Amino acid sequence: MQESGSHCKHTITHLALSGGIGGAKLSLGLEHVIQSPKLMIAGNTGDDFRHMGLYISPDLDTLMYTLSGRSDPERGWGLAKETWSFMETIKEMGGETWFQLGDRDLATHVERTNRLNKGEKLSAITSLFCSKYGIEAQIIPATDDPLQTLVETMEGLISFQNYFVREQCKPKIISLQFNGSETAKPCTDLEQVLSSSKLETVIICPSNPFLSIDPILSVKGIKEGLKQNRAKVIAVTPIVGGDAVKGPTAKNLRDLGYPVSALAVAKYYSSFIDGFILDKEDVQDASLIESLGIKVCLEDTIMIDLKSKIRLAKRVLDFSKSL
Ligand code: FO1
Repeated sequence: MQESGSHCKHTITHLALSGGIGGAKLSLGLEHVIQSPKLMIAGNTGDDFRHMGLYISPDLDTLMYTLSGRSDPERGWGLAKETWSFMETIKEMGGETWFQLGDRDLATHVERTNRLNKGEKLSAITSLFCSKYGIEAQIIPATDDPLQTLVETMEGLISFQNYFVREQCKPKIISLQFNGSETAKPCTDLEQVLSSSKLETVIICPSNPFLSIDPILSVKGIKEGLKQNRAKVIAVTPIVGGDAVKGPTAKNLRDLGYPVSALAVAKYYSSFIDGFILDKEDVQDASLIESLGIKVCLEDTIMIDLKSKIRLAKRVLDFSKSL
């Protein structure tokens, strides 16, 4: 069996925990400012599912496509210059089309599924794809074990992509379950990094705390590792001006009974973070967050282009050094 990664785990000084689009944007900035091979990005796999016989790993793919400059800039997921012949043909045949698989993207899922079926680990496959795409940071799944986010709604328990794509996040969330988290272990490289004395900073990307970060933290040993390691843990706000930058974070906060504010997110993370990057628009929350014992750094956190991604990434690193 192929072992994961050609990277030396002992050289990792920075670890990012990331979901899809927002997390990938900051990860791209981090890749520009952190010398390779010092950056590891652990992606959420709670969104993964089997569809049409294929193993789909949306957040790992969003990270991989973004960091290799291949992602579609409008959608944020999938590949740029995509064509949709496969999906059009499936439609003509009366097949399922609610989850869009582009022709080029399809190659990733087919190749990954074949390799998984042969017994290769998801982490090893991801490392291989990243090296083929010339990505220097180490992107890994938080776990190689099965992990599935399930959403409890008024209509019953539904799988993540059914909630997110098919139902367009409309059902009110009552609670979330991370199936498999009782037995899932962090992937080997992540486990080593979490216990490494070389680790300086952990960055919680501006991803959805409930749908993207919690599934990662639900894997036994990850949250404990963050608390025990001497590395500084810094979260970047996914809420700006009292609303989500992208996706359903604001709605999810409301559904679960939290106020829609950066303060609510900082409070939610308060047991394991040292610092919080707050958007300048939410300056009114700064002193309340500091009163929780969390240091605050004010910054413009909207990442519209590569320059702003790099600027935010630099700021995260400077802030971490100052703690
Ligand atoms: N998101 C959509 O809103 N609609 C889709 O049809 C869709 C297809 C898709 C295919 C491959 C892939 O890697 C991602 C895809 N996504 C799609 C994005 C994905 O559902 C979400 O962005 C994440 O799971 C949440 O981070």
